[in-house]
Amino acid sequence: MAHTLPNLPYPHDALEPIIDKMTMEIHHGRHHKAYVDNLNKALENHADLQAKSLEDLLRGIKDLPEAIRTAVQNNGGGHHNHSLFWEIMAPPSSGGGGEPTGELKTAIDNAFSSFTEFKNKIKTAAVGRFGSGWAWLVWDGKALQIYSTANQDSPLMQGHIPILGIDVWEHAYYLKYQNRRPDYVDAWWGVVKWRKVGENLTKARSGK
Ligand code: MN3
Repeated sequence: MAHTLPNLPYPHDALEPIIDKMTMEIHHGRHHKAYVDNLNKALENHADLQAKSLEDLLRGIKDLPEAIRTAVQNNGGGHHNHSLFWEIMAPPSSGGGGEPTGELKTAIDNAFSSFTEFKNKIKTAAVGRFGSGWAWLVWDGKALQIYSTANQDSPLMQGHIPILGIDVWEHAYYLKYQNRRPDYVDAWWGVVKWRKVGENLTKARSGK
């Protein structure tokens, strides 16, 4: 079954002024769409792999045929990363911004001592990633971790489950923030949908 571009869960201008409408249109409609199209192209002659879930493809990246491994890493990773990214954002009117609550708040406080420290660590990872990539909060099977990955590499490729991720490719922020990646990271917290992030953690911990 072919992989498909998911609809954005909100209009393109919903995250204004933090993420502008044109960035969202290009990011979702062109960049994410290209990852999906190129993933399908890479799997064209591999019926066995077409039957696998995106998560299974990424978890098993090392076992894929060498001829398509890099294409699946880049485009399958890109597809999975962006699908998560849209889902963990929302306008303030739909739960974006604020602070984590409940199980997620407890887990963050336990792992990173406070929400402020957590945000500092994500920012350090995001700003410290040279070139293109992502900063992540992941569940490693036992605990929460923060790190960055290059390009479109997914934490699934090292057996971790992504809980929250921020895209720090220039295409994610350049129209509005130009070279000011730290400002983009600071502003981004205003659209993070903590309820969804919390659901991701609950699911990851339950091993489903
Ligand atoms: Mn992107």
